[in-house]
Amino acid sequence: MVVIGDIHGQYAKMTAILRGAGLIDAAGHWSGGATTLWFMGDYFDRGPDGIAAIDLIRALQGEAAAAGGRVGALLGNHDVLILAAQRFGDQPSGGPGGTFLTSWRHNGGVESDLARLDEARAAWLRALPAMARDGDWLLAHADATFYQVYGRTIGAVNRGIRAILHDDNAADWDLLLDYFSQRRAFQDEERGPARVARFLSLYGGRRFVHGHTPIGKLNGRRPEAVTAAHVYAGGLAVDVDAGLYLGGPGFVTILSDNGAGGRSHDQAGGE
Ligand SMILES: [Mn+2]
Repeated sequence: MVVIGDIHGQYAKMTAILRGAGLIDAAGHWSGGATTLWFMGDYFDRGPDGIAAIDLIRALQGEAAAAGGRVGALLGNHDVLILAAQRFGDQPSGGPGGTFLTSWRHNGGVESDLARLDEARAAWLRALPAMARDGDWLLAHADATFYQVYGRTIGAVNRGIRAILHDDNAADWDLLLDYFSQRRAFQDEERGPARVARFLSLYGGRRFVHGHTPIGKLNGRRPEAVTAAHVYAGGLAVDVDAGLYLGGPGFVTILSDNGAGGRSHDQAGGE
């Protein structure tokens, strides 16, 4: 399994990283064969072209499936933010802008993304899973435990959050966005490992991989110097958010049952 962290509209970096990993060809088509590739959520905001990012992911999902591979995509908080801006607009929100639209803008919303978010794209976003399990790995966008509010199994979490995204209850959306802004739940050196272990014992998996918090904010590195995943919490947690919008070059991470491996695609065999 291969994972790539938060894209945030950085389509050019995204395609360069995927090409470098051998997962797409020069024309942008799937060349990953039977590989499983996961996107960790947050396709929009803070970068120029989130729509191009999700259009590519949607195309790759079909191409990978036809080649015996798989492309998965998780739901991130910025994907909820743009859906909320579209659905509720000027209605009041507890977010930083006071309305759903201004809160999205405050979080780096790009007007051309909202203008091009048609029903097919919005429907795809609303259906994304918030959580997934792949072999030994539990995957979710955020390094946060609020997922437990929505369900005690992966399926229940995904159904619970999906139901909110298909309903017009602004308070439920607001609360979801508030929860989804939480981060660093597993960073504490003493308590972090036990917290991850508890999270894993609830949902399954032996290790947890997430995006959401740029790696430099966990390990203090400059964004430009972040070139690999950050393994922490006694090896139980892995952050793959390269901080593309902060200037990070980005990377893919190979996840095997033995842990978070190197960045070269030829280690990706056997997924
Ligand atoms: Mn996020």
